[in-house]
Amino acid sequence: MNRLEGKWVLVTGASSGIGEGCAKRFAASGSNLVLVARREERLNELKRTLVDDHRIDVRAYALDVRNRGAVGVFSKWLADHITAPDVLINNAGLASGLEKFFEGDFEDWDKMIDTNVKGLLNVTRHVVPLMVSQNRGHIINIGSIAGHMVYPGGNVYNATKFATRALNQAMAIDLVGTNLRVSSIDPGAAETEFSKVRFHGDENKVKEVYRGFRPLTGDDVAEAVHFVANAPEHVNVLDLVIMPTAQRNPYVLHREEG
Ligand code: NDP
Ligand code: 8X3
Repeated sequence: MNRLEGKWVLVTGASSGIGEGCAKRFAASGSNLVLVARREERLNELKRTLVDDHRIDVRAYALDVRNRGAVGVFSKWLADHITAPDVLINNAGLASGLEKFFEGDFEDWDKMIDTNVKGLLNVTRHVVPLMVSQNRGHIINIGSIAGHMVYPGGNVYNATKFATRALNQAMAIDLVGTNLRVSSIDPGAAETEFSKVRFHGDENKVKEVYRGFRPLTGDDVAEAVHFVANAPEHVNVLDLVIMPTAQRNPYVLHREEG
């Protein structure tokens, strides 16, 4: 059963990877979309494709989620143009670097904390009141297995994803008594632009991450997001962990050699 046709779905980080996968998956169900990221041209290109293929309403909005003032302006635009989203997918995020914490780069740390934690909070704080005023909606946070178990060099990225998991639980508790649902989707290794960003464009390091096994794709994760969003209104998945079959946790990953 498709419960998402005609609903408004807001996706942050829609210009690539999991966010782009979500945009395509929800478009295929006939949802209308608000696509957010910094790279406006990519959003516009995705918008053109989705409108042509599915005849849905798609709005592209260039936004850096770290800029709290700009997120405030965006939420006013949202209120004026679509009232409130039915589904908010808090996906924009990144890892930057994989150094030991005592050798870590302060700029990398700021990027991760400002985007994955403060950016997610900026969007949620500005957008969720619109949903509460309608007493409906679903917040879906993209966490990670990095929010369940720390791994070498993951330090600050791990901390941001532990924070995301805590915030997911906090949002669920603070919204008790409303009809709003709150869910976290926590993926393992997914081949997107994630590693290119983490390793600052070093293609050899990127290749090594995905060597010898079949990782998730952005579309695989999007399918899980869609499943959770499409559940009946009395059903809420609080946390869904999804990994490649070859992976069992951040350490246990089977690679075929050769
Ligand atoms: P990608 O790099 O492919 O996509 C990241 C998206 O986030 C892009 O659309 C990027 O758009 C957007 N983004 C980054 N910074 C900002 C910002 N300041 N403001 C607005 N948008 C921003 O990676 P993934 O798709 O893999 O990552 C999506 C989420 O999934 C992240 O939260 C990541 O932590 C999480 N995740 C990823 C896993 C993986 O293995 N790939 C596993 C577990 C979780 P733009 O640059 O145009 O702004
Ligand atoms: C992304 C997956 O294992 O690189 O969150 O942290 S991992």
